Order: sequence, then structure tokens, then C-alpha cells
Amino acid sequence: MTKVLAVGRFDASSTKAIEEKGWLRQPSMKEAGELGEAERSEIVAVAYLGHHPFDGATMDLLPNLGIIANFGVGYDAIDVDAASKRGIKVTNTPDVLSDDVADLAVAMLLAHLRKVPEADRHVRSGAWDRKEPFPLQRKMTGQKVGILGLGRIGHEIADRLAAFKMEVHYWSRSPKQTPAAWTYHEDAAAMMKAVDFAVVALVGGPATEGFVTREMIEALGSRGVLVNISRGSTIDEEAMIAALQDGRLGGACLDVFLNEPHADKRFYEMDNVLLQPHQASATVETRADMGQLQRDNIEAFLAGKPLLTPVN
Ligand code: 8YV
Repeated sequence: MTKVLAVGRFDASSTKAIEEKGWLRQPSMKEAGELGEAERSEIVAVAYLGHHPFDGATMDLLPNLGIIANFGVGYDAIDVDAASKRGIKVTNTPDVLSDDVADLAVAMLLAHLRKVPEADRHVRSGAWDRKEPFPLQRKMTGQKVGILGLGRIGHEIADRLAAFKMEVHYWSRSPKQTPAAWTYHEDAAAMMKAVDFAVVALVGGPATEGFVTREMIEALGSRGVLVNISRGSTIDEEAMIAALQDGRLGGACLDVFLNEPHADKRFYEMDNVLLQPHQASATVETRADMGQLQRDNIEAFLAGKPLLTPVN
């Protein structure tokens, strides 16, 4: 008997599809680890949703595991080396979410600069009705933006911001094929100095931990705005909080944090930040596509066919 285990809190449409397939469901690997040994040894595939570390010890709870299909493009929670050593395949869900993530990056920057959340509150609170003034805002069109990481998502963000007549700068490990007007920077800190706003679109994981340093934050400066839709780990969060508090950094738009969902409470008190609950891919359409791709990878594995989006 072989079984598939779906781990995580899936949305309604994915839950329905998983139930129709008759796959086991558990909210986290903690509960999955508490299943009896016989049942655990029947599990050959895991559909994983979540950011809790899936390490080698966790994999060893499922001795016949052959695939971990991640719900998400970023698979930093999964120890891919440990999986490879055990002959376990890992897949992710690239491409299907790039547009939504890019849309939210742009939405956050525009909403922050134009004070959209504050203006909404201004109207609702009756302040406009009482003829109280609302502050002027900052212009996005035509300004300079720097993208850290020009992968699939970074490229989509740059395309959108170019349509706002922005001057696009980017840093990545090597120059990419881009429109001629985009400027490549070999030195990320130098790029931060050259731009008004920066968007972090790096992959997560150990290689990019603390990539955005205090020096880079200060280079972006007191009028600068830092947008993060990648992983909380890519920015030195303590340095960012200190810089936001004393004005060395102008503002931040954050969809991701260290220690999610327990975002640092100091952010709650700041009025120069725009905060989102890690929801850049969270549209009905894209979450359905991500779930479909995750399930298709598992079905391909079970049928002995090539995986659609392999990681290792
Ligand atoms: C999450 C994401 O996977 O794709 C990624 O890397 O971070 C998101 O799409 C999603 O929020 C489920 O946790």
C-alpha cells in the first residue's frame, strides 16, 4: 500500500482536490510524525505547504518517502541536500506565481508612496469630511528603482516598473538578457546608492542570509524605500528596524519577515512601513495553479514519469 500525505493548511480548492484523491492530510509534520510506524512507512510522497524546516530527521520519519512536492517556488524550508542523499526528489511551483508576486511588489511600493492605506483611513475616520488636510505624497513614476535578484520574479517586477517609466537598475550574480535601458550593477551596495527604491527578489536559504546589510540599507538612505517579497532572511532585519526607527532608511514595504507569522512587533508601531502577511502569491487563480502543479508533480512521480518542475 502506498500513500500520499498532504502536509499544511491548504486553501479550500486544494483541500477539495486533495480529498478527492484520497490523500492523507496533516496540519504539520509534527502530527505526521505521530502516526504509527506502519502508516508512516506506507507514505511515498508528501505534498508540502509551509515554511517550517523539513530536515533530514523529519524525512527519516517516512522511510519510503520518494518525493517532497513543495507548494511554492521557494524551497528554502526543505533541506534539499538531505533529500538528495536519501534519494528523495524535491519539486517546487515556479512561473505560475511570478505575475502575482510582481503585482504585489508594485502594489506595495505604489500604495506606500501614495499613502493609500492612510488615505483610506483618512476618509473612513471622517477626517476628510471635517476638512482636515491630508499630506502630499511621493511620486513613483519616473524614479529610479533597483532590483536585487533578476530571476523570473525580479524580471517581472522590473518589466512592470519600467512601464511606470522608472529607470531600472539591477544586481544579480551575473548580467542578464534585458532591455538595453536597464543598468546592471556588479556591486549591490553601489546600486543601492544609485537608486530611490529597491526591491528584494532574491532566493531564500543560507546563500542569501543577511544579504541586505546595514551598509546597503544606509546606502539606500533616508529617502529610500526597501520592498521585500522574497524571504525575511535576505535582509538584516535588526539593522533595517534600527534604520527605520532613526530615519536612516525612509520606508519599507514588507510581505516577508523573520520568524513568520510572528513579525517583529516593533514594525507595528512604525508609520513608515507597509506590512503584508506573506501573501504575494495568494490569489484564487494562482493558488489553484500552484496546487495543480504540486499535485501534477506527485502524479508524475507515482506514474514513473519525468517530474514537471524538479529541484534536485
Ligand atoms: C508560499 C512563497 O509558498 O512561493 C513561495 O516561495 O513564499 C509563497 O508562495 C505560500 O505562501 C505558501 O506558504
